[in-house]
Amino acid sequence: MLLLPILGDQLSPSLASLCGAPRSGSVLFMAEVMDEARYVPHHKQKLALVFSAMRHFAEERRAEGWQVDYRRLDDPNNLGSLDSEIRAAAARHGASHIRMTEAGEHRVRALQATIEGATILEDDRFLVSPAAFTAWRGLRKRLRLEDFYRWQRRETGILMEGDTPVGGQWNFDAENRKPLPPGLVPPPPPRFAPDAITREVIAMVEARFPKNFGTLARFHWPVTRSEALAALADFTRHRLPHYGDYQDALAHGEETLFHALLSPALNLGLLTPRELIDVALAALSAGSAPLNAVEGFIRQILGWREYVRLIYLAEGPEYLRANMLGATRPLPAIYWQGESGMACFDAAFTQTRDLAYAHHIQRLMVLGNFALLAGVDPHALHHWFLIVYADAYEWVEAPNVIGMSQWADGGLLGSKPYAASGAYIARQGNHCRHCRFDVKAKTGEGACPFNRLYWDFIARNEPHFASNPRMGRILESWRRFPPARKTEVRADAARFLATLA
Ligand code: FAD
Ligand code: DLZ
Repeated sequence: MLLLPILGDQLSPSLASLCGAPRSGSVLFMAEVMDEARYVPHHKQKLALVFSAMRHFAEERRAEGWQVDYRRLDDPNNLGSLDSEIRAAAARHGASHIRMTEAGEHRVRALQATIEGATILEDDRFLVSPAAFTAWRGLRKRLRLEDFYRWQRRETGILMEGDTPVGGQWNFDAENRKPLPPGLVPPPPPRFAPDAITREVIAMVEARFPKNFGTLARFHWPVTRSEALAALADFTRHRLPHYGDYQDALAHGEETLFHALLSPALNLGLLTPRELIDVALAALSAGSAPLNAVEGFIRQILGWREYVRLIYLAEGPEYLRANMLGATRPLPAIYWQGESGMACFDAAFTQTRDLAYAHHIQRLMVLGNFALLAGVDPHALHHWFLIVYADAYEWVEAPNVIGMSQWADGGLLGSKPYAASGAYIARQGNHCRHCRFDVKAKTGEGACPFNRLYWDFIARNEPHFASNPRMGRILESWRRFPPARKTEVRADAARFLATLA
């Protein structure tokens, strides 16, 4: 008897450990366990999504003829942890062998390593293997997404004509920074009505995790592969054509813009990254989406998603403790309660609470940027980001927060901190017109808090940025401030920071 344990984010019929396994003579084993539900107090929608998708996956495999042993969270005999459940299942079924696919997170990999005699296979649902990355990284002095991405474009031939990028350019970033024009209304993403399985899970989550962050009333995530494929088709048809143009936009009253909302399904394994790339390429060939949109989208999948995972795996668990700028402020209460008065922040907060989703620019340039400027402890922010999003798994969340957003790794992942004043937020959209703070004012109570904090952040971290060529111009500007203005700016930032609970 072969035991095949499947983790909650390994919901892919093509999973390495399932491939080639005999249907008769194998038991597929899945367990909902408190240790995974509680290692951080996940958003209620994340819990409902993972458990519902797990239950649907088990039902589908049963229908295909697999023998499935599924342990529910509310089973009175539930042992509470993955490793103890796997050991008990092996004994119950008299398994002669256990075969698993490697977990995404260091924490769960360590658990897998304790299971005696189990075979652990590499997770091949990604496009680049850790071994290929290590060889490529070699003795390179610097790691940069752009180098990694070009390497992968060449390796895979995606968007290539021979050795030249399609369209003559590797990226179309310069075209992809438009604010949403008045009158253009982004088509809403599809909403998947909860079926009986999902409704049962939602009731369980409400009953057992009543104090967790977030609301469940607007739970509309795809929970099966067929729903995920429908979500992908809807994105390709209705939003991909404008994805590039408005990739960096912020718009008041628009929660999702032209984004894909596919990360929860993708990270669970309901879709594969190659499928996303292939539909985008097909849209380009069919002339239904322009090159700047297709390239912009593919860069996120083939570039960023792969790159952050490989850095997470290569750098090990210590990466999570990186704190290059020595930031120590506890996470401000506005991250749990909203009501900051900043229109951009409160919009991102509200949809995080109600959808377990915020788009990239909200995560990076609003929620992340505010914490960076305020000097929030990057580990505390990492903990928050791991809790609040439906797509949050440490392998993708941590490098985005610690590296990209907080520059806590000192520039390993990104060449310069994503720090910006209110001018950036005003340029990318119309939140500032709905805000009680004045984005044009630099200091004083009514001034935009991003402005009040920006120069203080630069001044505070001057020694860290001194040798960074990409920060040279900003440091020069700060150095040219008259001394009295410097004192005023820093005192004003201190006054604002003192108001943060
Ligand atoms: P789209 O904008 O439509 O992008 C398409 C796809 O590209 C996404 O589904 C995602 O799979 C991939 N992608 C885009 N950007 C990134 C990126 N920087 N890293 C990895 N994949 C990317 N993504 C997660 O999946 N889980 C997280 O926990 C997570 N935390 C983040 C925290 C911070 C501070 C930041 C700045 C980014 C984070 N991201 C995370 C990356 C990105 O914001 C989300 O993948 C994206 O917002 C998901 O929404 P979407 O599917 O609509 O994305
Ligand atoms: C995220 C999650 C949750 C909430 N619950 C479970 C669970 O009960 N059982 C399970 O197998 N997986 C769960 N997961 C996903 C795991 O945490 C996931 O496999 C790791 O994050 C990847 O290393």
